[in-house]
Amino acid sequence: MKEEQTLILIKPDGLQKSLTGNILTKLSEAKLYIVGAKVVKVSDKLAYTHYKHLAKEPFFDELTKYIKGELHGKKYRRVLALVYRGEKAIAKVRNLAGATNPEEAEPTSIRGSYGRITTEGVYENVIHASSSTEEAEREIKLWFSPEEIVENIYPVKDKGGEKVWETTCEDTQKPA
Ligand code: IDP
Ligand code: MG
Repeated sequence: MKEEQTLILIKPDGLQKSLTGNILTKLSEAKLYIVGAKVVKVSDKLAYTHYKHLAKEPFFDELTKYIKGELHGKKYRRVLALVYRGEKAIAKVRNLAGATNPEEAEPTSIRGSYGRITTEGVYENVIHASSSTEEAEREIKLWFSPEEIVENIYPVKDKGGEKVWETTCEDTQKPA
């Protein structure tokens, strides 16, 4: 069966709650393998582009503050970004992550175990996981350069001696 890859982010609340080890242990149940990992300080542009499908939602401002780490103190103004690969990687990781709303997530899932809804109404659900092959491709290309991934997962091209993705998603600016 064809292998696929998925983007996982351990969000600032996951880092602040010291859950990195627990989350990686839970993810190891999927028996996938890791092809990329880095700590990222999330810029405005990266936050808006990552969540562009939610730009019209009333919680969008809080959501972008959340992923940038502005709700969890200076030491946690970052995320841990991971790319896992393997058969059915997307569904397996979504399953281990649990439902978006931590109150509705299966209690033993990552979000069910560790997530909460803040009084401002943000779903602090400790982890992001791509939800489709299209989304995974868009997100992995947004968060990682080809040099940062240890396998050839998408076609690349040469741009002035540098390897770049052959096709990329468009930039998104902060909505007006
Ligand atoms: P997903 O993370 O499960 O794929 P999305 O709908 O893509 O869910 O939403 C992205 C993130 O936005 C969620 O993980 C959560 O943190 C936040 N979010 C989504 N829906 C709501 C909502 O109705 N209220 C508050 N926060 C939400
Ligand atoms: Mg999503």
